[in-house]
Amino acid sequence: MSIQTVTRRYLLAALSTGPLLTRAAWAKAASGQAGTDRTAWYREAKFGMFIHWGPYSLASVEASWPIMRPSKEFPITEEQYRSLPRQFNPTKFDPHAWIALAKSAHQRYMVFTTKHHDGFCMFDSAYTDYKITNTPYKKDIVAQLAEACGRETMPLGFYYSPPDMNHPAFRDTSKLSSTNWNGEPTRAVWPTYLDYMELQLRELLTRYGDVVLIWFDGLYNQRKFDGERMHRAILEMQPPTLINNRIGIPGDFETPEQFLPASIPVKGKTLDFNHKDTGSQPNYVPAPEEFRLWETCMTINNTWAYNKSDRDFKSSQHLIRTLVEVASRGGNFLLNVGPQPDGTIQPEFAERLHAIGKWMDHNSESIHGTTYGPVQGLPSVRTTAKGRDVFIHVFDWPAAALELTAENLPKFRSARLLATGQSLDFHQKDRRLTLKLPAQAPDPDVSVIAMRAAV
Ligand code: H79
Repeated sequence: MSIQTVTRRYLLAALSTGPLLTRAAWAKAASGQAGTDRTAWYREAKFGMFIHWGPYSLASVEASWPIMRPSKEFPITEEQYRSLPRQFNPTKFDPHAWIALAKSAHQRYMVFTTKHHDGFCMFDSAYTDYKITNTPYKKDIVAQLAEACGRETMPLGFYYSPPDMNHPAFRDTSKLSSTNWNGEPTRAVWPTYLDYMELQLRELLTRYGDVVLIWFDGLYNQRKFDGERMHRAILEMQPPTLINNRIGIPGDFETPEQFLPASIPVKGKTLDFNHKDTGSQPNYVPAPEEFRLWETCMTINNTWAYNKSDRDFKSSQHLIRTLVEVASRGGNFLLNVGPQPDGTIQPEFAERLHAIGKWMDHNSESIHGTTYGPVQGLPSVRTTAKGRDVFIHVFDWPAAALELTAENLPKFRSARLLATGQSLDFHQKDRRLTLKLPAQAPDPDVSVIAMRAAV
C-alpha cells in the first residue's frame, strides 16, 4: 500500500470519529479538576503487572532493540526478526491465567504491550497489516485480554510505543532500522505518522472498554510526537485515562525504569529516566502538594521479553523489599513478566509472584492505599502512611527494641504486628519512639508494625 493510500484512509477514518472535546474541557480533565482526582485509583493500587509480549518472545531476544541496536547480545538479523510473526501461534494464551497470577500477588492493574518499538500490533488495527490477526494465531490478543480484565475487574492499561520501526512515515523502511530508529520527523510524510498514532490510540480507546492508562515509551526526542495532540485524543475518548510522561510533555506520573529514585520525588526538581537523584535529601518528607506521582517499572530478571537464557532472577525477598521501598517513597511498582511464546508465564516468575502474594496476604494493608511515611532515609526501616496509621517496615530485625527518631511522628495510641495482630509495648518521648519487640522477626522478608495515631 502506498503512503498516499494509507493517508487517505487515515483521513476518512479521522472524519468519522466522535465529537471533539473543547480544549478547555480537555485541559480541565487533564489537570484533574474534572470532579474527582483522576489518579485516586492509581494511588490506591500501588502494585501492577507489566507484560511484554509479542512475536519477539519466540526468539528469546529483547523486544525491538535487536533491530534498532544490533549487538552480540541480540543475535538476530532484522530479516529474521521481521519473519517472527509468521510463526507466532500462542495456543496456550489464557488471559484468565494471567489475571489469576496478578491477583494472587495482590497486583491491582495490568499494563500490556499493544505495540512495541518494532511496530507490531497485538490488536487488530485497521491501519496496518503488521498485526496479530495476520499471524497463524489470527485472534486479537488485546481484545481477549480486555474482555477478561473487564469480567474480572482487573484495571487494564495499554503500553503504546511512539517509535515504530515498521511504519514508512516514521522512517525510511528501505533502510535498516539501526540507521534511522529515532525516526525522521523532517520528511514531508511525518504528519501521516502522527495521524497513524492518533488513529490507533482512538482504536485502543474505543474498542476495548475502559483503558485505565496509556504507557508511552521511547526515551529520545519525544517532542516530535506532538504529545499535546495525543493527550487530547486520549482524553476525548476517555477522560479518566491516565497518561505517563514519555511523550515529550508532563504526564500524570513519572516513570523511573529499572531503578528507584533516591528520595521522594517533588515538583520542580529533575527526575527523568536516568536520574536516580531527585534533588531532595534522602530524609526529606515533602508536603502532599509538593509530591510528584511516580511509578518504577522493573524486570524480574534482566529482560523485558521472555528470554530462556536469562536466569538472573531477583529473589522473592528482594522483590518484596523493592515493593516496600517503592511504597515508602509514595510510588507505584510495575513489575514485569515476559510470557513465553506459547502464552504461559514461566514458573520462575510465577513462583516469585506467589511469594510476594503470600507476604501481601498478611501485609497488604501497609501497601495498598498508602503514601510515603513520615520517617525517611534510615537504613533498614521503611515507613508508609494511610489516614491515622503509620506502617513501620523492618528489614533487619533488632535484638530487643526498635528506636526511631523523627521530627514529624504523631502521638501514637497503639502498636501491633500487622501479620499476627499481636500488640506491642512502646513509648514516645520528645521525637523518639521506642518499640519493644519479640525476639524473632515475624517475617523473614519484611516485618510490619502498624502504629495508630491518637486522632
Ligand atoms: O519496553 C521496555 C524497553 O524496551 C523500553 N522501556 C521498557 C519499559 C526502553 N526503551 N528505551 N529504553 C528502554 C532505554 C534504552 C536503552 C538502551 Fe539499549 C541502551 C538502548 C540502547 C542502549 C538496552 C541496551 C537496549 C539496547 C541495549
